[in-house]
Amino acid sequence: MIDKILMRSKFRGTLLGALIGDCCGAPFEGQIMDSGTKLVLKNNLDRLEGPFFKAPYKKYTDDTAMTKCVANTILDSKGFSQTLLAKNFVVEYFKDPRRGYGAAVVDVFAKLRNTKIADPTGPAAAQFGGTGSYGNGAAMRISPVALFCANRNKQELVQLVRDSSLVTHSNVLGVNGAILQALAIHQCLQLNPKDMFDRKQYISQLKADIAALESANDPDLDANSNAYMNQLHAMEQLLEDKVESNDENVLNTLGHSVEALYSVPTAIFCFLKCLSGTINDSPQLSFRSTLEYAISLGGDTDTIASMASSICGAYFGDAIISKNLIKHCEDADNMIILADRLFDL
Ligand code: AR6
Ligand code: MG
Repeated sequence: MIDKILMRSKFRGTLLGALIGDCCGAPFEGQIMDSGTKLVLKNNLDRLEGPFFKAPYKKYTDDTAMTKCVANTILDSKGFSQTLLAKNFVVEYFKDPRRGYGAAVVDVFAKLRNTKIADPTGPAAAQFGGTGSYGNGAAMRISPVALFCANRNKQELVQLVRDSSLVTHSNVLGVNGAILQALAIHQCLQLNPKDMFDRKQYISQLKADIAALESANDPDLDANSNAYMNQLHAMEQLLEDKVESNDENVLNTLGHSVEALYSVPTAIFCFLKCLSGTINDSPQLSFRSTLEYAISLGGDTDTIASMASSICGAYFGDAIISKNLIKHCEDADNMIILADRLFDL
């Protein structure tokens, strides 16, 4: 059983993890992560966690901007609707467009605005010749849905994730990536970090949930019919050292791109890899190492670090996150308020 104090801390940890991963990962997006850059990253994080200094905020990107939109839509007095979510995305984007949005998703915002949101999922469904986006943009913003569904059953969670994803991402890989990320957080919320973490059980549960999602696919008609199951299997092989988990193997199998299929399992892997032996190690180190390791893999660093750190925050709660690091991230106070409001809901 998770008591109320711990659960509130887990809600804060989830949203702060998402924010911190985004803010700290953004400067490294697309960089070659050689040993020199990794050292810069380490020194950078050490400095942010060290004695507080007045400094410009680390700015957040579209990951956090859209996470806030999802949270505010759930918290709206009229409750969640796709039309309200679309409106919140549009208002946020046109107010502050320079947040590093995906190259194609901005067309969805323009069409939603031009049509006065006549059909909140229509523009997303028309993306990429009608195949829809398989980017990780639905997964990167999903943490408030996982929090809202903390005490709800999985069918409700899957439905709400799907509804919220379809406003921008209609490709099944984009949607299922968001579902997997939400399930990874949802499961962590139910676990007590004082107990021994059962990694095998955690992965088995994710696999069972994904099997239920992918079972309807026909492998003869769909090359991606078992796409996420295959990635979870590859992730497990790396964690069990059946395949050496050096960066090259991790990137070749799990990936670090803007595609949901090649970034959501990577984020879960980062959390699980850095958790090993947690009962003996310090939890503080687990959060920091998850953050640093996720960024060190390069590619879509802000989004992968945001997703990985959010899962880690959901498991441990916010007490293990460096207070000084939190203070350096833009709008952290507001993220805590949103987490508390979702908790009170
Ligand atoms: N066919 C071909 N390419 C595709 C397809 C498809 N069906 N779907 C996606 N892509 P987008 P996001 C490629 O624009 O998912 C930001 O940094 C295509 O190149 O929907 O919201 C965020 O922080 C497209 O531009 O954006 C995220 O980290 C790209 O995938 C990341 O970008 C992204 O899809 C993705 O954000
Ligand atoms: Mg990103």
